Amino acid sequence: MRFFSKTLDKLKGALKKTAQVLNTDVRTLFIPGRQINDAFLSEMEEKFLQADMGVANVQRILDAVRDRWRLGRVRNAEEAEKIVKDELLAILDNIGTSELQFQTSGPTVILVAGINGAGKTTSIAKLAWLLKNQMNKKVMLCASDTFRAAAVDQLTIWAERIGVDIVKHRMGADPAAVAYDACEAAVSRGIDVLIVDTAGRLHTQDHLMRELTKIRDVVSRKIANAPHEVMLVLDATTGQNAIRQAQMFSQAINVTALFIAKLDGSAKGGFVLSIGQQLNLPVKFIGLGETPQDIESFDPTRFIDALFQDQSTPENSLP
Ligand SMILES: Nc1nc2c(ncn2[C@@H]2O[C@H](COP(=O)(O)OP(=O)(O)OP(=O)(O)O)[C@@H](O)[C@H]2O)c(=O)[nH]1
Ligand SMILES: [Mg+2]
Repeated sequence: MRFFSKTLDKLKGALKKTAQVLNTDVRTLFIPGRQINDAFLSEMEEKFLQADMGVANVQRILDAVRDRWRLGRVRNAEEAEKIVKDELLAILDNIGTSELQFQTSGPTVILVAGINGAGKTTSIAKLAWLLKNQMNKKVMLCASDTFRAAAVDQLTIWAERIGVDIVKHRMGADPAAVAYDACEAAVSRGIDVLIVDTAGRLHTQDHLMRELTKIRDVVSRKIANAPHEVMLVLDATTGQNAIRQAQMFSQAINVTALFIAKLDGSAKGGFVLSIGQQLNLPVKFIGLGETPQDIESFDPTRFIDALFQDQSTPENSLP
């Protein structure tokens, strides 16, 4: 019972945090008692577009509300909010599970990639923290960013702070060789999850994209069916440029999941909903700050609730 209430408190806290950092003003739309009319619909369209929900999504949601309103089935903002949430959930349901898939035997390998400064290394620290402390997994990090000065040190500091293993070579070493060693170490030490950090690169830099493919190939030769997850880290403030990035990374390494970093301080919470749908890739985690604890497993229902949650609502009234 005590465990249960603690878990519930934690969920409430995380949801509150998501609600606080999603500064979108969509929540001001659904004021109780407000009637649906043309002005309401066009305000809804404008706010959803501003929140980066994507043109096609906004159109679909708008049509769903407008059609029912014209038929006289809905009249007020609260009824509209329910339709909007159902539509958003239906969109996300199509994309696939937002949970990590763990191997039943041997290490699960997560290869992490993205453009420079997207938030890869910080997101890896968050993942390591979550896997170790909340999922009870034995985690190892692999420092395959041997390119940027201090990248190995940055990952080493996180590994020490979180208390997980790390495999590293010196700066300038072949990143695929580091991955090779990390795979061997992960198997021999009975690691549950190996997370491979890679150097930031522009999706237009062919030779660097080929280097990623090489890391991927080495990992797949060392561990059956690895990498089991190829996670692209996207900066939430990137907007629609993220589409092109994701397509190019997918060509090189067959991306399977998204980690949306830097959602705090972004007024673009809808990005999380539109990006997955446009890329047909599940968002698995969101980053909400700079510490390892600032991570949330992406839960579509909770996220959509948070998106529409009035920030002034007291925490104990959250679901
Ligand atoms: N506010 C906020 N800052 C973040 C988040 N994730 C990462 N950052 C910050 O973004 C900056 C870049 O983060 P890194 O994790 O080093 O990014 P990276 O993709 O590994 O960068 P390179 O390896 O140089 O390509 C750092 O200052 C991080 O603290 C987040 O969710 N929220
Ligand atoms: Mg990095």
